[in-house]
Amino acid sequence: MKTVFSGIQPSGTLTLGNYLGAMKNFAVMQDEEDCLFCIVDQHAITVPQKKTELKHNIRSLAALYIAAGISPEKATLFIQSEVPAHAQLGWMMQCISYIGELERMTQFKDKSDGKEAVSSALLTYPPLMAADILLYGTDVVPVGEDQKQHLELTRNLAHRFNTQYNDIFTIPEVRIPKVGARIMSLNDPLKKMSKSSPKAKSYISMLDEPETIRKKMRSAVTDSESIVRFDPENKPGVSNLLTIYSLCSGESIETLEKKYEGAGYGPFKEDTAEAVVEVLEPIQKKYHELMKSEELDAILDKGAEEASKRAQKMLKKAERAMGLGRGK
Ligand code: AQP
Repeated sequence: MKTVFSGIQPSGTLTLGNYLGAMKNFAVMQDEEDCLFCIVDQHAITVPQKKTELKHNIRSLAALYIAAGISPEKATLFIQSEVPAHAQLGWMMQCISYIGELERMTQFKDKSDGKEAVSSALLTYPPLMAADILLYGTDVVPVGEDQKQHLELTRNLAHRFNTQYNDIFTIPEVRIPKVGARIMSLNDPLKKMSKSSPKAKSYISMLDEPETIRKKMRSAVTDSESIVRFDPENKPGVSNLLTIYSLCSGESIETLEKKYEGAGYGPFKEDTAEAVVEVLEPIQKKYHELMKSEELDAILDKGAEEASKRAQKMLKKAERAMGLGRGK
């Protein structure tokens, strides 16, 4: 059985991109692997967050994980800030990271681009992410395409630590889905769909009402050709919708291309919206029930306790390896 770790930031309501690129695959993995799923709230504060919104988003994300099929009986679900070993090992990882390699991270460049004041934590986000993963002897990290570079850095840091101090960390493997690894923005299909985008029309939130989903789909950017064909380079908007439709309906892209031959974009967009609604509606129903119940706190308490026990062991090993404290 492999150990699987994945985290999602409570930096807004999850998008269809987060769901199709990451969360959807978690429920499948928990049946066969030892899975830890984390609400990485300390990553979320690398950009400004409003206190009450963040609190709500943390709870909401926990409910979404469960509504999307994560079972607390099979997997460990917890909040990063409730397991202090993450920040502790994160600091140690920062100490072996080079500023140059952190500055090369595309996410850092994107999120700091054009900003006057950028927190130092935006730069040191990847060493904390490395700590999240390495604390649990993780073998596999299932993520979307955008996290590939951070994962490569995690592997480098683990190797560096093992070579310089002691061979304690497992070098994790990244697992990126073949389809859906990069769901694009609806109004700018050259950019990835992001939950913290200021333009609500650019993403479908996992909690959008059916009518909102239909409206957003109708206004999704396509092209003037009116041909439903998968060609990400020349037809990024249509190809993105085809990926979404295929993943939500289970029908292959080829089948969908045939289905809409000569039909134009109107019916294609309408049916894509319906496929999305069909996937999200049952999740939303379960989500609203969970948000009202007390079950969530009990699940998160248990998760934090389990994760802390495991993380503490690795933290001690790392501290000993580096010579920190009195080595108790
Ligand atoms: N557009 C996407 N398509 C496929 N997968 C995606 N992921 C994110 N966007 C897409 C995957 O979702 C998981 C959780 O992501 P995250 O919350 O840790 O942060 P992120 O990657 O930075 O996602 P967002 O939505 O863009 O958040 P913000 O806007 O706050 O930065 C990861 O596995 C990610 O790959």
